[in-house]
Amino acid sequence: MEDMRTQVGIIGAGPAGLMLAHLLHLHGIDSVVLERQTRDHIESRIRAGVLEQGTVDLLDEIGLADRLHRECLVHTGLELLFDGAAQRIPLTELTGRAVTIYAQHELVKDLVAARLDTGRPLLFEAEATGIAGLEGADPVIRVRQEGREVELRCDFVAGCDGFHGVSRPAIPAGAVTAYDHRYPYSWLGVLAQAPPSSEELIYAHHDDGFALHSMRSPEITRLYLQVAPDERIEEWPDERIWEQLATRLHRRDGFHLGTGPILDKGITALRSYVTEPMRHGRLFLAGDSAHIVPATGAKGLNLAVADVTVLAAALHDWYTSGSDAGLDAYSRVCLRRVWRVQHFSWWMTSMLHRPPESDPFGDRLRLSQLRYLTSSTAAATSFAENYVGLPLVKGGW
Ligand code: RFL
Ligand code: PHB
Repeated sequence: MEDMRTQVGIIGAGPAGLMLAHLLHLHGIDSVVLERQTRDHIESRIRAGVLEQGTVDLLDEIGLADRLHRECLVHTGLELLFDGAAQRIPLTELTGRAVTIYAQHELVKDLVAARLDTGRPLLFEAEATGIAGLEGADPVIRVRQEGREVELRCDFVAGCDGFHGVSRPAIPAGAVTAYDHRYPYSWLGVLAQAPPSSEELIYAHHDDGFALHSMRSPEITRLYLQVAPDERIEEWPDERIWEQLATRLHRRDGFHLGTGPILDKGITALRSYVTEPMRHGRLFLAGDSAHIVPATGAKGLNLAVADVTVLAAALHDWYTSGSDAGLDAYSRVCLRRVWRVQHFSWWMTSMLHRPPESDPFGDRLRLSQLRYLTSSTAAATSFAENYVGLPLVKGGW
């Protein structure tokens, strides 16, 4: 591989990097996407499943939603299960909007195919090892591919390399502030070859801890259990997982949890994290490289898409009119949404999980919150508008 030059160097082919690459392509802006993993790896990594209405609307607008519409499941409500009974939140009745179930790795497949169709570069097993010259007008990304080191020169660097990438650490200490919050629990997630036992998602608050019943298709169920933060997956044989799921999803009016072979299982810590600002010189952070949210609110991927929508428009402005205004506003515009989503995700997480130590006062507060949410239209509407996703850019929040 030779040294390269492009307009925007994009590090990471997750939802943020791939979506940005496509939006820039539609504006006629060139980019090179660098991905350290193989194509097969990123197209089979099990992660998110819930797309906000705004994310689906954007995919429609840019013509990338054909397979999604054929294969997705549209959800107009969800259930909150507590005190042994489930209460439905009618999302669409309350907001006019819905959420869509479509696996993140399926979306990644669609975005990879769209990128390859454009003929513009998407390099796999190409790892960014460092970034230099961010304060000037000609930044350089060092890339390792096939054992060789080359340079990618560009006008701008988009750091879309997730939470463990090289972009955020490339910003000098002191130039950014990190806000970090850890939770005293993790999620054990399983993917099972079993038809979903309910048509809608079920978020369960139980004395043994939180559980979530989700799905990927009419044949595949996705389930999560709250576990201790340092829990080892070896301590969770399949029988124990099914037994705990049945206990936590049990309801007085009867509920049968269908089981089947477990295809994938893993433990993920819950964390809230924000970097401010999301820009340093010619480097723009987007998606998980700039912020992460606990998975409870189903927001991470959607937030990544919102960031790159703002970034693509700002870069388009810069290339067409030479105006810095959009780029200068990037961090501020994104962070408004990021903090709204951070609050919602933290709030939903705190309401539905049980801390490991005994907390009788907190238990009463959580139950009271759940009862209020499921009995007041005002409270349910506030929840629902956050869950389906607030408008992409504008908003006083
Ligand atoms: P990604 O997806 O982590 O992609 C970053 C990419 O960068 C690559 N990379 C590098 N490439 C080149 N050089 C380097 N030095 C590199 N370093 C890293 C990586 O290999 C990778 O391919 O970040 P992005 O694009 O910002 O997307 C964010 C989302 O992936 C994430 O927020 C969501 O998965 C979070 N999430 C959910 N989000 C939702 O919106 N709805 C959900 O229902 C939802 N459920 C979830 C989730 C995340 C979960 N886990 C596993 C963390 C459920 C779970 C269990
Ligand atoms: C998922 O299906 O992976 C999922 C659903 C809802 C969430 C988080 C993850 O809140």
